[in-house]
Amino acid sequence: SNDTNTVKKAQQIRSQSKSTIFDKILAKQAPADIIYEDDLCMAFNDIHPQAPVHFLVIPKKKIPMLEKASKSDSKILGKLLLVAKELGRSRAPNGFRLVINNGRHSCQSVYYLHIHVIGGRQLKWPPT
Ligand code: D5M
Repeated sequence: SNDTNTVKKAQQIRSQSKSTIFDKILAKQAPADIIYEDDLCMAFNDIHPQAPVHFLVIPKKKIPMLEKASKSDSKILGKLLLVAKELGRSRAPNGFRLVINNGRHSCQSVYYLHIHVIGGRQLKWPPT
């Protein structure tokens, strides 16, 4: 119905405008151990590392979660992967894993798109 659409739209706008800790890190209004930054993205160490190497790569353009990305985000999505692999390769030369949590069942906790890069030890598979 029209009402349902209006409510959905409002929720969408609210969730997209909700400031997360990563918005604050990007704005340099919250501290972070920043390891890389360019015009399109930033990478910083995770505060709850799951391995000796554990950092996050985020776009400067806000996307709350992967499922909200669209065709117009293709360039930035590609860029995130390239930055993740360059930093991953130099920090975890024996291999590393990329993880993107999307939504409740994945345990996404920060609704600002980020790629986890994890390595520096033997990882297990499956990740459960
Ligand atoms: O993972 C969100 C990740 O973000 C989680 O591994 C902790 C990390 N995190 C949360 N706050 C910070 C700050 N302030 N600095 C660095 N890292 C942080 P998710 O994929 O959403 O479950």
